[in-house]
Amino acid sequence: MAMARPRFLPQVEELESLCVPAVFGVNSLDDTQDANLGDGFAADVMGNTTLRAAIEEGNALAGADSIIFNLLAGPQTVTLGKALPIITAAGGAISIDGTTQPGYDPAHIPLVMISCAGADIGIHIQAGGSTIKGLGIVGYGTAGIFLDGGKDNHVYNNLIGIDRDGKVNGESDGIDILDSMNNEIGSVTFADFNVISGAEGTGISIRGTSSGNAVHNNLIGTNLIGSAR
Ligand SMILES: [Ca+2]
Repeated sequence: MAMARPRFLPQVEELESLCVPAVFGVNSLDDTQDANLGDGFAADVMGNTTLRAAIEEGNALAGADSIIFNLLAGPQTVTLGKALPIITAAGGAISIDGTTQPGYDPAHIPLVMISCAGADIGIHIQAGGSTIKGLGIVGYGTAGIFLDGGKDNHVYNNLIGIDRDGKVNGESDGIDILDSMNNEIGSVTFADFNVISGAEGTGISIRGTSSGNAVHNNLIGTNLIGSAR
């Protein structure tokens, strides 16, 4: 008679607290929600990672999280049906890096566009320490990026209020900084510039108790390459 195989009893180690930065790879252009907040996965009911689900899950986890893009190579547009969730202080910093999209080119023209026709604000950050890089943010009402309190955010290599084909596409302020300190918009490295155009309000608005904000090397109110206004 064959001996019964001993049962394999896996040892499940207790997970460390949620301080390890999570990395979420957006692979869907849908605008669907995270199906199970706080489980460590950014996934909608179909199991796809949308930008909205990634921000929701990042908010649900304490500590810093990163969002990268793994869409079909080339230019892609996420069309919002409503505003994205605010990146909250409780959920910690979130880095959203459009330069990770396959095919991102060294000319620094973003491939991942966020069309905010259903949203007044493109990306709204309260967390501080967040980075918004290599994205196109268009079609918003009041602000492309709203730094709302917090500090030490970094905004690089974005197209704000202007499409990849150079058509202006945004209202009011490109970047609105309110009661927020020590943010960096562009950097001392020229290649980090943002293009901020199409704003009927202000390209970059710095308001309230904001202090120590650094604005370097951006193209404001110009075409994509800064050769014309
Ligand atoms: Ca989840």
